[in-house]
Amino acid sequence: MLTVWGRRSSFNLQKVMWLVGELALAHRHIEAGGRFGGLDTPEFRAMNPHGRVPVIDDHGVIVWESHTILRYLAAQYGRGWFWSDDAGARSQVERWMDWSQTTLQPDFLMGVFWGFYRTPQPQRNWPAIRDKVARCARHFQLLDRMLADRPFLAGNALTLADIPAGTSLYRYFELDIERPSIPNVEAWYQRLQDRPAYRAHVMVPFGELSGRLDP
Ligand SMILES: N[C@@H](CCC(=O)N[C@@H](CS)C(=O)NCC(=O)O)C(=O)O
Repeated sequence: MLTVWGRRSSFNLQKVMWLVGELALAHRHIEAGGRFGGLDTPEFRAMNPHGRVPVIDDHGVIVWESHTILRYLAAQYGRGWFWSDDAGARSQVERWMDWSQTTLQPDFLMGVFWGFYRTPQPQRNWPAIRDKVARCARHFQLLDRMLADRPFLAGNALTLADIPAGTSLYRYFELDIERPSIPNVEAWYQRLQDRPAYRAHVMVPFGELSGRLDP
């Protein structure tokens, strides 16, 4: 059976679990990392020498790095929906995955979520936080323009393009921060909330992470 390691509060685990839910894959989930620990054991390091979650074991195939896991599960179990054999079609989707990981996620997850929400108030670096909030506003405005003529990032259906960027929406809209007017992103967020897998795996309350800089 597919086994997935990672604490439910982990942003990168949530991407994977959302896809596991969409594909309705039978699986076993093991909490790991954060207060659950377990990332430094020889057994875990043998699976992921980087010592991070998420990690999956799919019938002996060990995969780590959330986007590599998304691609693996899509190729293995989601052909025709989450995976195309056409490299050009795949590139339309994958560019948004890579954009999310290299552009949106550093500014939002590291800059805003860690810099603001996970940093105790006296330690907050406000000029840096304001800069990251403004950068995120520009990123979400870009998504807003993309979503003006389509319901999902890569077209008419949910694809892997939506998963990394869409995972940030719950936290982005829950945090007490300044946001621009982004009606198309809000409509997209509403469409994602209509999906049981999104509600179950991404809309996970994160209060336990407030003011906590340890993992
Ligand atoms: N680039 C990696 C990042 C993995 C990562 O940093 N995971 C965090 C959780 S989101 C982690 O393992 N932190 C240590 C912990 O939770 O104890 C990925 O996308 O999978």
